Amino acid sequence: MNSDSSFLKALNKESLPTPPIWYMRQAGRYMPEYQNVRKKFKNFLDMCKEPDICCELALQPINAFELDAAILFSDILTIPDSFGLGVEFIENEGPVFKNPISNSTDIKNLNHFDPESLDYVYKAVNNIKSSLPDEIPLIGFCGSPWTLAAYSIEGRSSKDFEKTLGFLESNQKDVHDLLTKYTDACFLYLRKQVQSGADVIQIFDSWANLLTKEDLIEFSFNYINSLISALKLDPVTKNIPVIIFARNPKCNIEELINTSADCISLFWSMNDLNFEVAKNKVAIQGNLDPKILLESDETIKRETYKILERFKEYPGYIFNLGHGITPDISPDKIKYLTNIVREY
Ligand code: 1CP
Repeated sequence: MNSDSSFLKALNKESLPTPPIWYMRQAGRYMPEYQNVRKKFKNFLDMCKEPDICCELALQPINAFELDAAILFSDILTIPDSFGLGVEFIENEGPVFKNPISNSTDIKNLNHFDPESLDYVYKAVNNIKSSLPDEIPLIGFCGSPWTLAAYSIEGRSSKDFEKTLGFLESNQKDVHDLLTKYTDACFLYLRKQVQSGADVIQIFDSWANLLTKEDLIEFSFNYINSLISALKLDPVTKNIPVIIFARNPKCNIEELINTSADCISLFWSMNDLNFEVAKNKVAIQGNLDPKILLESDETIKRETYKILERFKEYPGYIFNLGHGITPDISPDKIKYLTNIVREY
C-alpha cells in the first residue's frame, strides 16, 4: 500500500529528485471552497463532528493543488474537549474553554479519557482515506501534551500564556499529572486514527517556544518521547512514521532527534541548526515563512530556492511551510509555490 508515495519515501529518509509537498493548514479559511462550507456552522467544533464535511474539507486542497499528502480535517483541541473542558471557537477570538484548569483539584477530577468519545474523528479518518487515491497518504495528528496543557490552563489562546507559565511555576507536580493524562490520551487517540486509516502521524508542539531549554525537555519533549515510544511498541502503530513540529524551541537539533520522531518539521526561523548531524537519522520537513506568500512571485521564488538549495542533498526532505497557511494568503500563491518547487 502506498509504495509509490514520494512522501512515505522521504519519511523513510530516501533521497528523491523532487521533494514531496504538503502544507500545514492546507485546508482552511484562505480557500473560498472552505468558507462556503464553514459559513453553515456557528461553532467550528460542530463542523469537526461531521465526518462527511471533514472529508470534503480535507480533499479540497488535494483537488486544488495536487499535493503529495492529505491531513485529517479536525483540531488538536478535540482531546481537552473530550475531557470535559468545554472547548468553543469564538469568531475573532479563537478557542475559549468553558471549564479551564485552574487548580490541582481540577486535574485530579478530570474525566477518565474514553477514546470512543472521539469516534467522529475516526469516522472522518476513514471517510478521507476511502476517498483519497491510493498513492496519497493521510496524516493523522494530535497536539503535544504540553501544547494541550497550555490551552487547558490558559483557557484560551494567548501571545505569552502568562497564566499557564505562572501555574507551571507553582504547581509542577500537578502539571506532570496533567501531562501524563494527556500523553496516555494522545496515544489511544492516535492508535485509533491509525486503525481507521491514518498512514503518518504529526504531533504539533505549537507552544514549545514558551519554555526554557530545561523546561522544554522536562515538560514537553519527555512526554513526546513517551508518546512516540508507546507508538513504536504497539503492533498497530509501530511502522507509522511520526513527524514532530515544535514552534521555535530553545534547543539544538539533537534534542529534537532525541524525541524519537522520524521527521522534524522546522518552524520558519529554524535555519541555523546543524543539519549534518541529523542526516540519516531523521527526515526534514519545511520551512518557508508563510508571510513570504504575501510577497511578489519573485520574492517567493528567491526564498523558496534558498530552502531547496539548502536541502537538495538531504536524504529525506519534504517541502512545507514553517507554520500554517494564514487566512490572508491567496490560493494562487499556493498554486505558484507548488509549481516552482516541482519545476526546480
Ligand atoms: O473558524 C475557522 O474556520 C477555524 C479555523 C481553524 C481550522 C481550519 C481552526 C481553529 N482549526 C482548523 C483546522 C486544523 N487545526 C487542522 C486541519 C486543517 C489542515 O491542517 O489542513 C489542523 C492540523 C489544526 C491543528 C491546530 N489547531 C494547531 C496546530 C497547528 C498550528 O497552527 O500550530 C493549533 C495550535 C490549533 C488550535 C486552533 N484551532 C483553531 C484556532 C483558531 C486555534 C488557535 C490558534 C492559536 O492559538 O493561535
